[in-house]
Amino acid sequence: MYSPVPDNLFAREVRAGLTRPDQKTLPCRYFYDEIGSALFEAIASLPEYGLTRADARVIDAHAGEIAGAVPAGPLVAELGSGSGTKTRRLLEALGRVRYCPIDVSPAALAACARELTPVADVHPIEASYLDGLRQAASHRCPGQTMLVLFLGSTIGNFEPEDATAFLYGIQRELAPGDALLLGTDLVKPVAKLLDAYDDPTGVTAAFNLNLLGRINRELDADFDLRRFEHLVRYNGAVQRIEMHLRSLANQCVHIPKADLTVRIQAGETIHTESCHKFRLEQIADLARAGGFQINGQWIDRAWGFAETLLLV
Ligand code: AVJ
Repeated sequence: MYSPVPDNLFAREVRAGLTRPDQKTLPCRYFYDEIGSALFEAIASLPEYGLTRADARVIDAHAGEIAGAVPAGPLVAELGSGSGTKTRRLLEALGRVRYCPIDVSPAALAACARELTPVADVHPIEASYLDGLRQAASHRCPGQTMLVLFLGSTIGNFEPEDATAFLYGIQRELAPGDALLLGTDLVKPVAKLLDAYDDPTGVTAAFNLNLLGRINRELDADFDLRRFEHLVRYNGAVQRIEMHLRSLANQCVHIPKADLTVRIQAGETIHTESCHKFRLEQIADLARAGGFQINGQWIDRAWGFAETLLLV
């Protein structure tokens, strides 16, 4: 039977984003297929992109202190499993705990399980963040507390009001005594940010363009990746890096599995990601609005990154 609404979520979201009358958009969640995850790993090793190393440095330097600030023997759940390297030292400091990485990508979960099985009792959960958190919470033993990890400044991808709603959503799944360790990239000189997101090697450009490649592969589309370019700007009014894909020509793209033909003008952009940068007082406001109290904060001054421990 003909249905104007594609049944698959990716197809529906692509369709919704590319049919917006003003600014075309695509959700940054879809960067991370197998190629995109590999490209992100490469970004994390770039000299210009200090974010991931700063995150790891703070955790490394303060793992014992962080572990000491949460009740003993917690069930640990991580939103977005990443590759697991950052989490390793923290898990070691916590002693052998149950660890539930939560991710929509089976490839990311597998890599993380491989990395962390030696130091924790790993239970991967393939789900969206809040669904996964609900599942993880159902595994806790009576009286056991929970420590949720949300690292890498992924919170920065949310619009500010969505970030607050998301933290509140986490808080609703938790109980008094539970904790959330939140990683946030701090505001820093614009030139440093532009270098990090528009690196001279072109890895971030490839990461951005791969989103169109993924749409080609999974939705049978015919995007010509050579007719788009990576565009990065810093929007100071809202303290965020914006990544776009700018069309180099007037073109028409067919996306059969999204039931869509879309016209894109030369110079027109598709907004693919926002990465908000935080001031310390904004982290405090966010924590409070999400229903948490701040119980500790560790900062990497070299790059400008904060790890904040929030308590319910
Ligand atoms: C994984 C969301 C933290 O915002 O810096 C890196 C993603 N995008 N380079 C970020 C990203 C372009 C990254 N996060």
